[in-house]
Amino acid sequence: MSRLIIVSNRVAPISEGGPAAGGLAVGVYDALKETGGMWFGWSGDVLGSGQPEIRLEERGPVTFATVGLVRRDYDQYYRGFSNATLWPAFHYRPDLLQFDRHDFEGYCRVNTWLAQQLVPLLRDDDVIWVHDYHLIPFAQALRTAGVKNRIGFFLHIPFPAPQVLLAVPPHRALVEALCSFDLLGFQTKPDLRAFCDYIVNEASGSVDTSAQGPSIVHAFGRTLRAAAYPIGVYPDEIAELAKAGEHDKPVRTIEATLHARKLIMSVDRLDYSKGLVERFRAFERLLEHAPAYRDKVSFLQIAPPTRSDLHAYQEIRLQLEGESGRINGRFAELDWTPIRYIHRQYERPVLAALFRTAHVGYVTPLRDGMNLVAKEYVSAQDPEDPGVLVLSRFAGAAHELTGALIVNPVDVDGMADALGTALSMPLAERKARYEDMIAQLRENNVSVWRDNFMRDLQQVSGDEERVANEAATG
Ligand code: GDG
Repeated sequence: MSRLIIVSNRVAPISEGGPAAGGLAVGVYDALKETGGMWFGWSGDVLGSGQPEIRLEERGPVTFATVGLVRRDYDQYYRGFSNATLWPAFHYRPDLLQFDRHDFEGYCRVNTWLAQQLVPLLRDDDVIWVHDYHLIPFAQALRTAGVKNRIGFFLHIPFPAPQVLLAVPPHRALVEALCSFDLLGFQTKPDLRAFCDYIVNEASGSVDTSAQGPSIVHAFGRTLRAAAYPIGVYPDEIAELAKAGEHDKPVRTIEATLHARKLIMSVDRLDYSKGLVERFRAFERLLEHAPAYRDKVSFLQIAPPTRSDLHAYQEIRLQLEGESGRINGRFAELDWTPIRYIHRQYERPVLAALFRTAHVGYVTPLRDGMNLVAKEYVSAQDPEDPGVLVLSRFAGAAHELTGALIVNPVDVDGMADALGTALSMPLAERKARYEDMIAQLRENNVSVWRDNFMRDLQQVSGDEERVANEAATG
């Protein structure tokens, strides 16, 4: 059987007991620990001087191959082009997009360098699965280095509509680089459609959707496949974690301080794509328009820090601190704080147990590839007394979790109404919605995501088409 090689920007810090905040790390680690293989990527270290060296570490069936980045590479590849250009553009925020040609050069240079580090570790029949927007040129770099293996790519974030992508100056180079993969995976059908739209209308390519399975894309002299593979979770594992922590200290503490009030809960990296400010304002609107909820409900927002050396992230933090202070100042009582805002990371089992305690899971990103928190919240519920998920229509998860109360995250009144509906929903309706969603999560868990992608990746290559592609690439 072929070995699976996972390549992602960041390799999960497993030495700390499992991946921390970040959906890619959670999804990929869950997928890899079952099959074994190698996980290659940046260690997270930024080196002041010296030449980064590759470090190999075996953990059970998984080999971790990590490498540090020098400061200039970190600035251009990670902080710059990946997170100040691609992230905002792909999340439909061209207003936040910054572009510097040197950063793009650095992004391509680091991709080439990382690919060169991987080449000596590869065997002929390895299947390579590259993840996310940091590594769009990775297959092109491997091909240039003579690698002929099957290479797939999964985009964890949205793929924007062409009119938005055009705002990224090297959009064409990026899409051409994507076409060096054999299989492209997107979170949802709308993302796939946006990509195909670009291929047909901006790149003079063609897309054939007539056969079963992935669409066949012809562009830039290559033929590749593309399809939607919505990432999942392991719902039963999360349910067990949540149940095991039911009587642990964090849950006891929150219950003791809630005094029988209901709990609304959110967990997100502190990112402007997650819609936190709008969410806080909708909670305020609920308290404003439905005074009966005052002193009867608390909202817990856990928002661990992320990319805090970028200006846009410092801004959103300040804005959120201002909003939570203002709303609490307006409504708090001596013994009731409406919003508990915590800018810190918690252990995964603690989060699962807290999800089970919360009456409402409040997940309202402005844009999100999938959003695993929504899936984790549902998974953690007590089937006999489940909470209600309030979910943004702009999270990829909304395409599957139709038992949620679906909201538009910029409609503050609509979200306040949904919170009121969730808080007063009768048990029978809560159960029916939960059962619908948990069945969906079980059916499309993270193994199914991985297996579907791997099945299609195994099938696309090794045929005449691949030979033609090799010839086209030279
Ligand atoms: C990207 C895409 C897509 C959060 N806080 C803590 C913590 N987390 C965990 C959550 C969840 C993960 O991090 C966050 O995943 P999301 O999917 O919600 O969001 P992104 O980080 O933006 O992930 C996203 C995902 O990739 C997968 O494809 O769904 O759309 O943007 O698992 O539980 N984990 C711990 N402590 C925390 O404080 N341990």
